[in-house]
Amino acid sequence: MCIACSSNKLSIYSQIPIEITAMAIVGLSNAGDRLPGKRAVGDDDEAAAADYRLKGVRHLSDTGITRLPGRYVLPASDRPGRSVSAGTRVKLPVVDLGRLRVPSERAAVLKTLEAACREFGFFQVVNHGLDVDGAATRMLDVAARFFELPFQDRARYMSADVRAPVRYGTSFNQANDAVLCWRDFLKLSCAPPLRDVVPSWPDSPADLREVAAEYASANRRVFVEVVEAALEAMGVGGGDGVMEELATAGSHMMTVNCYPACPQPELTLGMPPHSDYGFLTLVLQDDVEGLQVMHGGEWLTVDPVPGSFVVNVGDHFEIYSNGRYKSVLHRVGVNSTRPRISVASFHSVGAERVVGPAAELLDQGRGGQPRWYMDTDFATFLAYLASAEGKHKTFLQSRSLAFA
Ligand SMILES: O=C(O)CCC(=O)C(=O)O
Repeated sequence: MCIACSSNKLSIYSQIPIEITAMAIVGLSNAGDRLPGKRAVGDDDEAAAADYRLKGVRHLSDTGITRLPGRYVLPASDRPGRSVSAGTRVKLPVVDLGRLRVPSERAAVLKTLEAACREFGFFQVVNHGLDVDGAATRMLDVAARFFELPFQDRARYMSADVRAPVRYGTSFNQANDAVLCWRDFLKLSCAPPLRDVVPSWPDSPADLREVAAEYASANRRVFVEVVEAALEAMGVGGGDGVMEELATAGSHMMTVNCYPACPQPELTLGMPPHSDYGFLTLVLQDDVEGLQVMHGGEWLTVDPVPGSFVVNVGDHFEIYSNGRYKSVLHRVGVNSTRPRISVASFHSVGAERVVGPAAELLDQGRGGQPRWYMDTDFATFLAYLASAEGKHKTFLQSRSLAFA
């Protein structure tokens, strides 16, 4: 993608972070084993199974099923086992942007941010300036209403074209998933300039475009403030133009996720373990828990803090930071009683930019470190996707010189 990302030339990369994250899956392998002795909707009927695959889990959930169709049942070793709420909970480090803006407090907040990116790869951002009762709540509300539309209305936005500026679908990587995930999604490209892509977004619910555009702009402002601070905390001045690109022309994709109540949540996942490909992902979620983060060899359930963003480091940032910041595996569990909505905003540089460790970190004159990652670009990533096989092998590892 051109760095300027001109309005009439949409970036492949900016459209497909989820396809990208799909390739960083671990643990999603063979077709689901069937529940012994149990018959589920669609199990004996390939046509019906194909129908569900096409129509997604919202449709399936609305049929009132009481057992999970076999296509959604993970192999025993990949199942979440206990419910999300029974899992060990974690309060992620909190980064207070209000304090970050106070000169006398900035250094302390940067320290918290740096430690969070290094040790957790995840943190929560509060006092971000985005009107929580306004833009954020309206975004979650319109997202919920979109998934309540009749299936035919949602289906208008189905597309196999990953370049489409709007795309409705189900599972994780719908076309290829051997075991389907308990998730439907709406992906909206927010590639700048936003005004050029908004007209292609759904026109129903009637306020979706206005609400989502307002939210996307505000989200981008928060991202710019956070990524600038994260670079500063790492001691990198962005002299290579990365910060400028991230602020003005980087890729920006918004994925609205819908995880309906699931009859047997212990057997499936809303999203499998994956890492994100870009610099930072900002997740807005409702008050239903579901996001789980891998830390210390354990899946920890994130306690949703109302009005906050959950932010995580992506593969690009891990590479750019030469491994100082961590792009961490995460997954989404579902539950049997409450549907969940989340809105994930993926931010990175443009697809044509080569990303490698920041030169400033490798500078021997500053006591720099050895280089831990090869440079990478989007073409390399696509090649990896085509050849990737096996569990527990992420794209990031394939770029690591420690594994070479
Ligand atoms: O739903 C969530 O909380 C997380 C979503 C996520 O991991 C993703 O969209 O990649």
